[in-house]
Amino acid sequence: MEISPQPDQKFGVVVEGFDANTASDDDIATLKNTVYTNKIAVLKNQDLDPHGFLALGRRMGRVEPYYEPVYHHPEVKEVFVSSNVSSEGGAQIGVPKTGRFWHSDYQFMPQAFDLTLIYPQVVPTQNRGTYFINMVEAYDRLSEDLKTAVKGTSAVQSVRRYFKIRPSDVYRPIKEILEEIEAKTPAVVRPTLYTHRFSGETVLYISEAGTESIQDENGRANPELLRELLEATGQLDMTFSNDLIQLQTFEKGDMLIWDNMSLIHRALHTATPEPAVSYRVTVWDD
Ligand code: 7UC
Ligand code: FE
Repeated sequence: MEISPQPDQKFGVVVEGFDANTASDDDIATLKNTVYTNKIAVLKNQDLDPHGFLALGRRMGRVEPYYEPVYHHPEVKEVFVSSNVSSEGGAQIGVPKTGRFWHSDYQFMPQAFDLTLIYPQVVPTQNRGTYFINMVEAYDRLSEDLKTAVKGTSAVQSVRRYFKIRPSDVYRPIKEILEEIEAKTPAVVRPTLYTHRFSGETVLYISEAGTESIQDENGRANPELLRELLEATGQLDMTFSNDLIQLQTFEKGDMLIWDNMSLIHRALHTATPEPAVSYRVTVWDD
């Protein structure tokens, strides 16, 4: 296994020679360490079926299937499928245009994932990739005024605005769907800043899609502070040229593993009619 910095990128490493079938426990530990240090690892030349992909996920930690079954791979429910392709009979497998907004995976749940593994299956030639922002770096770069303002606040995280209407929701009253979202995934209130449990770094844990509001000790919302933080961390930059934003592209055979507790991400989906399919496994490292 050979690990080197990603060329022409702000952060992340490239891993050559990693074989999931023969990797030792030491290799897995080294890989996880690398991810917590460098935030993202691109494993080259991977060749795994969905079962093998799940098996690798299980070696990294506790795998959790996505809470909405519409995303599940038909044979391996722990594999989340992002796909714009319909099968011959017209049936949709997985969900199209997932994560096209700044977020962290399961940010709206009581416990967000530690690690996300993405294994692209069908890679279009144009406009495909994922934007990332390292929220450790983003916090470091805040003005002293903003650092002071954010101290002691809480962030309200919710999936409410980005929950995807499922095929089975057609003709349901929106009120019923909203009530279902509230019952299944009530908003979670967490400190806006936290100490990463593996790296010890301070993370500013907010995202444009996931964070509904920021509140002070008395529960009073501060929309202006949230807007300023989103602005300062590059999340309102629709040209994606902010210095904090990294566009991660990939080719067939690549597998991305990232530190979901320090990075936020936003998928870039191809606008062409080209097919695109990606598999994902998410884990808690405990
Ligand atoms: O379809 C999607 O974009 C899924 C998104 C709302 N959640 C992904 C996650 O893991 O939090
Ligand atoms: Fe995501």
